[in-house]
Amino acid sequence: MAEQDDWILYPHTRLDNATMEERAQSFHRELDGRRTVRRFSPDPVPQSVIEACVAAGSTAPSGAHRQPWHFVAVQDPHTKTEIRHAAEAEERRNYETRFPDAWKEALEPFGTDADKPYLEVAPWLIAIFAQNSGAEGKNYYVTESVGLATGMLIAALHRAGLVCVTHTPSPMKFLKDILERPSGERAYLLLAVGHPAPGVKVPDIQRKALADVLTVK
Ligand code: IYR
Repeated sequence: MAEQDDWILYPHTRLDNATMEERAQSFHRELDGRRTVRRFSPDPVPQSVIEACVAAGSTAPSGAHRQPWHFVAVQDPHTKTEIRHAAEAEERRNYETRFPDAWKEALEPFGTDADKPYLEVAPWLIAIFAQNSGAEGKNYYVTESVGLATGMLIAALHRAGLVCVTHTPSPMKFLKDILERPSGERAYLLLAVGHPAPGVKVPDIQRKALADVLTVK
């Protein structure tokens, strides 16, 4: 590891242990309040909020800092309708013939089916594209990088007081066609974003205990 002449100082403020603890706990509490929501209010959300959340997602680390992602934020009702119809056509095939029974059973607690009204009702859809190659040639760790950016975007949306549902209508090629994305990109994930429908309910899921997800050696 060689620091180079033109590098800049990292502006770091070291926190004492108590402050670290408090900030770590409070961030966990905040993220723990996030839930996937599938029923939205049609109330508008300012474009500037969506832009700030995408900018937050785009701060994610990425392979060789290629930032191999592109976000398309869709509010145009006709485009949302087009996306809904194409997604529902794929999902109908998924639920009717492509998903094995075990998969459908696993989904039962979440009440999902091929109907996706949220793709029209939510004020914003954010389609996330992964760039396998770009201006500088082949990108690296593309799936990992785009996953990190997506996770940070979801955290930013939650922080902004919004809700979202991660939707992966498979196959997702229609998104690239509808949104006219260039070759070298593939649709990675679709987020519906907005305010929840009044009184919306979510399944009573529990998160895994820390001991089940963390080993300390
Ligand atoms: N994409 C489908 C099915 C689906 C699959 C999983 I795994 C989920 O966690 C949720 C849904 C749909 O959106 O209905």
